[in-house]
Amino acid sequence: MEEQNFRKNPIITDIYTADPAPTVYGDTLYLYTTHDEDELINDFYTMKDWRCFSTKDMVNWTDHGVIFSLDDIAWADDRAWAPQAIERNGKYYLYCPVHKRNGGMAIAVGISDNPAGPFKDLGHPLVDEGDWNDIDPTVFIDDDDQAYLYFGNPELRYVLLNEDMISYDKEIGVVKIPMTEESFAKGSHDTGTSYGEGPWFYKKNGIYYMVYAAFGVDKRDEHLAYSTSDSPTGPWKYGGILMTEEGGVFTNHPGIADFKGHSYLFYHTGDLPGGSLFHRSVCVAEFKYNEDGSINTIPKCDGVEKIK
Ligand code: FUB
Repeated sequence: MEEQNFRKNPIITDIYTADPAPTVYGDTLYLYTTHDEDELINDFYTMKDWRCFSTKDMVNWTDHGVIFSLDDIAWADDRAWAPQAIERNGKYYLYCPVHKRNGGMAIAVGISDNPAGPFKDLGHPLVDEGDWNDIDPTVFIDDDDQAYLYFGNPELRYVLLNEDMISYDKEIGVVKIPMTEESFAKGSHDTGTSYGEGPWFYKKNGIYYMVYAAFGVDKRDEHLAYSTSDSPTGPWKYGGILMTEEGGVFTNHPGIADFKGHSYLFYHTGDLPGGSLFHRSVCVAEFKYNEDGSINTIPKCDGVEKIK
């Protein structure tokens, strides 16, 4: 068989996937995604489980199937939304927004001994403020071992995770980031800034990055933008637009990973046949950082090259 040296976007073509969360463990990149069901209920997001795919070269992908689902979370009944994963002390944690049986959104945690699951529910929500803001968790462990869980739509908030990764510092509680134009630019979301949802928090070369889905002034669809800080808790300074709106769907969702010397932005579009607002597909683009740490706007692209 002819060797394939290029993986065309969208990466996964047999189901609709969205909300990419790439995580590198050793020589393998694991891609956690949500799953848009083919058949919609009430003409809205119909999402019941989380999926995992892995690759060693960005071209050949292994499908690990369903790794966690609403059926595994007794207290949740809907909206298996954008997850993010991390490893600590040999355990793997998957943070997932879900709709609670008694109403409102909250953040669930799945725990596993294996990066590709199966994940077992903690048994209760990790973050549950009793409102609709508690979605789209992003988790990061800093060099001093402090773990942060940022999340939120329309407000960006965070908690300081304890070392067990399944509880947080209740004395400090949920901290609300000031939603200012200096931090997130003027925009059309509820806070008057462009910050929308889907934060992706990480650190590179001493700079803390917050990448997120954003609503520009007078724009209907989401673009991707980023802010930076020299501290994990801000203040955040708006950096610029990372990817423009034209994805054919209302949402976009960033996932960033450095893998084998390359930097990748995962995102989603409606590019698969039958694609729609509620039938999205995960794509990936390679990009480079400028010397000062800034990032230029990244074009949507056809796909990526094979790497070693
Ligand atoms: O996929 C469901 C929701 O739409 C996610 O939680 C948001 O980030 C947006 O992509």
